[in-house]
Amino acid sequence: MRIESVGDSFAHEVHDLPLWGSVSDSDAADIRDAYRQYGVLVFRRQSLSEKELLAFGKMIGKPALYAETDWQSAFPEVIILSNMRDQSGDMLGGLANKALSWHTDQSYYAKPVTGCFLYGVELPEEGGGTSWSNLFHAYETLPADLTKAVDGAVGTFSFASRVGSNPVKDDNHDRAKRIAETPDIKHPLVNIEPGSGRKALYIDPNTVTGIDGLPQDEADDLLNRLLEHATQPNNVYDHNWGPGDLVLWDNATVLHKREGFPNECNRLVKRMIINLDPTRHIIPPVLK
Ligand SMILES: O=C(O)CCC(=O)C(=O)O
Repeated sequence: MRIESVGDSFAHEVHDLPLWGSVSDSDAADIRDAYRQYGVLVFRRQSLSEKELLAFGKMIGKPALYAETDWQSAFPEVIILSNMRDQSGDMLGGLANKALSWHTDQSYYAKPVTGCFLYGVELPEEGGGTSWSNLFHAYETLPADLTKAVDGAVGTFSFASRVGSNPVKDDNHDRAKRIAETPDIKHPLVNIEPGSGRKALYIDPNTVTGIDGLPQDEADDLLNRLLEHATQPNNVYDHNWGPGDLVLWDNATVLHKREGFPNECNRLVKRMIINLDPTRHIIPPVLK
């Protein structure tokens, strides 16, 4: 097994490790270390059943269930994201073919599940790429005035705002129920990794609606400047999907976005969320 950076980006690729075979304890430990270190890990052209995907997930952390039970696949921990329909015309999974702007998953929860796997099965010829930006590097390279402004800042994270900013057509998801179950909460805008003391920005456009103690226009301006800084091209990894690609990311330390794609093209990816070890990974704390 070799772990090398992908091009010049922060993302790293694990080479020469068939995940359908048995993964040794020492390889699994190296993968967990690299995942924590880099935030995005890529495995190309794997050939995995859901059972194998789930078994690998259990080597990385504790797979969790999604709120979106209507997107579940054969194993409840695995969900499907797709624009494809079954023979009755029902969507096979969630999110259809739409573009998704920069975001991070679950930030609107008091206890976000931060690990995420995406496994490509059927990919469009055009569009549908996914990109990630590194929030450790973003924090470390902030200009001094932004560091001063964001250190100690507390953001309001709102699921209702996120959903409102991104209305979904062709989606079988019960959003009204989810909004009612998910009140606004607060997290720090900078988190500290346990064990290393590394700091990462924690921002989520369309979900962070305000910053404690700042007038709305100043909060909006600060959030826009942080996003612009974090998503500069030299801090972004763009993944061109091939069938069998598996990408792992840590939602506490990277942002991600997805390109849209033509609805005539099929795309089907499988997704899992993983509880990561809280003694080694940032789990964004909830604040009063
Ligand atoms: O489908 C993708 O590539 C990414 C989906 C995504 O952004 C998400 O599930 O949060």
